[in-house]
Amino acid sequence: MTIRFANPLDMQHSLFEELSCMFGDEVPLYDKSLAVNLRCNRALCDMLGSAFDGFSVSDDELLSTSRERHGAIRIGREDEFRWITRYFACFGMEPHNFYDMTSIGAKSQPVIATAFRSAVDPRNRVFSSLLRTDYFDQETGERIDALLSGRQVFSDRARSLVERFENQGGLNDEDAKALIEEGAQRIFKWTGEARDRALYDDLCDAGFKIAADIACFSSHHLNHLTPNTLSIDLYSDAMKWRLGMIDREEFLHRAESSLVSLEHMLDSDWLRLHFHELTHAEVDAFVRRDLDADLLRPIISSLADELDIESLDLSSLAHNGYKETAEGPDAGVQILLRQDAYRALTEPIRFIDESPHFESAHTARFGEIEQRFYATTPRGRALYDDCLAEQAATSCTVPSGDSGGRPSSGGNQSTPSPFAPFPHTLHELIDQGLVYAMFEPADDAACAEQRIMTTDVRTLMREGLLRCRGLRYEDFLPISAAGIFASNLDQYGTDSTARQRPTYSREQFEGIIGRSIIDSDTAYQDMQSGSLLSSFRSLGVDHLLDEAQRLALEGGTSIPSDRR
Ligand code: OOG
Ligand code: NI
Repeated sequence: MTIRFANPLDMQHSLFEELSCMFGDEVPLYDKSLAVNLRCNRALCDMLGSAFDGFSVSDDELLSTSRERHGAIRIGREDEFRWITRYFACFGMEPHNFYDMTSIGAKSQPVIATAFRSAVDPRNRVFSSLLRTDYFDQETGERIDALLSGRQVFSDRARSLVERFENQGGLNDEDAKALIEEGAQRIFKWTGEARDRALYDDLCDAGFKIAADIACFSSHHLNHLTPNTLSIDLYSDAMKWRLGMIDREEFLHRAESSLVSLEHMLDSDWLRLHFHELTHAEVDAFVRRDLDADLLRPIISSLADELDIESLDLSSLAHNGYKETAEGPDAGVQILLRQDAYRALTEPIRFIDESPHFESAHTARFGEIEQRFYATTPRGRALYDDCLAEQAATSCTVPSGDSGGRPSSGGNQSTPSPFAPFPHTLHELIDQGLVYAMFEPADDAACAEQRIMTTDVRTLMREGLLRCRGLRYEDFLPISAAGIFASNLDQYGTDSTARQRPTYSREQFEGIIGRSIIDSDTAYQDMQSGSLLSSFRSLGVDHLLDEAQRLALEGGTSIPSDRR
């Protein structure tokens, strides 16, 4: 008899639906932020419908676009991290990238991390950190280890289900459901139950609130679950308004300026980036129309009306405001990702190892949002890092004078944005070798009249024989993550208190988790090269590649004309 196994990708989507429901029950502000996001995305799609004649998104499609998300967990022990790795493997999720959060300067935290996602369908991700107790002085490290050693986050049932998956190569529907339930009801669930108040207080006082958040609780509680937005500026201003940080007039004003800026950058590539299921032919069929502020105003005011309802009066819920500035590049720079968040909520906890239980409060779970753009090549990433350094240098000298959370960089005429070196269109980004793309031959290229005699990508694109679609960034950024950690823990990074500052490596981490970590840069490069090679084959020009070029493409390195 053959057993029918549940499809791991279906299991993954069910797991994240359940996690989202769980988180929504636990954190009403999260649930309401989803409603705000959905309304903002609807308004944006209405704008796109006006800007591109023929473009429309049904409510169902919009729901599924808005269903993309990433979560974050922080883990204490190495064996716990191995269980987590094996757990996510049952859902087709593999570790991507090594993030060393201990070595990012002043924002350093005592954790190393990776992100679990599937390679092919990355819509659900979990940024997963592992606490390093050797980052601390010996006594503190031992106190943390001792407290951690007594807990069991994975129940016996969860362990045996994971083992069954590994032995059988899959799980039947009933077991799959049980494994999902273990995740949503136990492994990732917030309990509010803490232990060892003395250690908790000592860690918080020493600037290691993150260690307290990991060691003193009994699960790998999800600390945020971040939906994706089509316009982070629109969403963030909507949240600031409904949280009571700005008024309706100010929201209308900001929304108009965000949408006017977006109008200037809306092109077919923007559509392909944000709606990856659209084909080239579909996008080509849309007719672009210019929109002025008069056309945008009704869209914005009906959005405002939809947000201006009692159930979205977020100021009636306890909250700690919204982050001051978004992480990532400036608006208009379409690389990597931009993230923002409402700040961590102050939530009741009780120390259950005291009698009677000691009631207290903990501030760790927050409400992030993100918008994703193109994946950078190493050259693009190096430029981004330079821009970030420039931004950090200028923000030390420019007083922020912030009123309700406008990004202080960009938008100011007198100081050029630190991100100014980045071009604004996909074609320029590709041309300068800053981002990755997927190539395909134009529909009519194979039967083109003239014989094609080149493999030069720029020429082929100029002649309209090769089409491209920018590859979206599906991973994380340590500095952005650190900014998120810092603002939400209300503590900037903290230096190691170990006698000798330890160092960490990907190989070491791979040894701990017992499997290799996928390097996403290599994966993006392979995708680009594979798409080029198959395009050259369809165009009948692959014989023009010399041996070195062919090997480069087969081995997944940069594009043949990129020899500067
Ligand atoms: C993880 C922070 C990293 C992101 O979006 O960069 C992250 C954490 O706070 O545990 O989620
Ligand atoms: Ni996050």
